[in-house]
Amino acid sequence: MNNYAARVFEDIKAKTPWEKEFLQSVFEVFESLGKMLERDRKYEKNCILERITIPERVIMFQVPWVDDKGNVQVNQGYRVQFNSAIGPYKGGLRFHPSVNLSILKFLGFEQIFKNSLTTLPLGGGKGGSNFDPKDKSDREVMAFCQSFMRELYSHIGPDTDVPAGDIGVGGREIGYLFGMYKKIVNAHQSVLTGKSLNWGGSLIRPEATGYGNVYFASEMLKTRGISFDGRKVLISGSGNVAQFTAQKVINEGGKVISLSDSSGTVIDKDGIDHEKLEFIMELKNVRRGRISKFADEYPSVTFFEGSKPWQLASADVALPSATQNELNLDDAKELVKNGCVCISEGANMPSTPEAVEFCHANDILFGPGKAANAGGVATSGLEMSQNAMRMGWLAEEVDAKLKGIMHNIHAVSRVAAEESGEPDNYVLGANVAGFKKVADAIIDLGV
Ligand code: NDP
Ligand code: 2IT
Repeated sequence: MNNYAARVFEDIKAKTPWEKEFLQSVFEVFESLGKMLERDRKYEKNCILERITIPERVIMFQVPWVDDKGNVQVNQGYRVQFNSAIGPYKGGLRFHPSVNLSILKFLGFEQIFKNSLTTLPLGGGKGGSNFDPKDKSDREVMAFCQSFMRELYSHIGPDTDVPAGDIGVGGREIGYLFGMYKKIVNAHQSVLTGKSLNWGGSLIRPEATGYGNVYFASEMLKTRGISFDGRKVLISGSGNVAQFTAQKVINEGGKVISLSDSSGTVIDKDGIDHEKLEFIMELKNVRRGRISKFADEYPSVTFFEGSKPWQLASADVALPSATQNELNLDDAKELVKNGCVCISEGANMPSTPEAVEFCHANDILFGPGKAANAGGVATSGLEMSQNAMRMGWLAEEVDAKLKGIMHNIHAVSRVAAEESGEPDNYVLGANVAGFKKVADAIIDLGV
């Protein structure tokens, strides 16, 4: 790491040593910027690393609500408005018991560079709550979302900050949040993305993150003359990203071997086809059940309680699509031993730094989340464009734009990596390409 980056990193670490996930994401970006910071001293002169690692604003608030038994509950709400140099703050809301400031700062920090890579005018932000939507009734989720938005509404707006979904926040939650915002401001504005189709959503937004990751991974595989056709694929998670990743892999002729949730992993030795995926989507999105129910239904499927997919079966490609740090060094070693040639991140920072290092050292294609899963936020940007025009594009049009954006992210990341002398290092390429646009904008806009 270059001296300037090391000095800023040590300072952040001294001030917030407990923010482990945030420090992990900053360290990775800073490591990539060495040559760039040496070449061009303007970033140091303008204190860009200091300014890009301190959120422009963090909003923390109380979210009180009443459960079905009539008891008062209270959760912590957050919105980290990280950087608005190239556009309004943009990024998801996560509702999960593990949510804290470190996790939201890492997600918001990643989002700055991811959004920059999309080429759309989107700043970086993230928010959420330690609220757990699991096992809550629809009415309880509505009560929570309404209380959350009663506090958040005054800090967001279509040109200020446009939240969306993430873990625990899907179409249902976006509906309740949007409904309350609309009541308060008396305007039907493009203040959230991931909306349903009949009240302002975009076709292909639900599919976009998963499809985008498969498009990105296909571009990486193409550099080695291979495709998904006939390849075995391990996927973790069984939520929004994992479901549509699986759908696209099947469409591309691949064989989906696994899915998972926080209770364990299902391995299907025959492969998950469209009919089985439909069962899983109904199980997860309508019945909101556990993934083990899939094994109860199909004889070719085995459920492994408490396990992640990586060491349970061999595969050519791994697409982690659940949560941060879910694929460690041992997992990476086992994957590679079993023939895996490509890991592409549907989730944000699912691979530990040691796992990433191992991939690079062993010539494994590695697609970092901020590039590989950028299709979701890119399509959110397209949803905002359609709302601004008061028009909607056809699914084929949105999908073609998404594909073009993923193709371009792959190309610019590769070029930046090549210029740094490591053509296959997409981590380096994505960090350099994503950083440059935002850093230059911060300088242009003055202090
Ligand atoms: P969902 O809530 O729809 O699904 C999350 C899935 O991951 C569920 O299967 C969940 O299991 C599992 N999971 C969550 N936390 C954990 C955990 N701590 N340990 C084990 N399993 C866990 O979320 P998404 O599919 O939207 O998000 C998945 C990942 O993709 C996240 O990292 C998110 O940040 C990232 N992402 C999402 C985008 C989007 O557009 N939605 C865009 C870009 C990235 P369970 O139900 O049991 O908790
Ligand atoms: O991590 C992400 O990019 C998301 N959760 C999607 C953000 C968005 O604004 O669509």
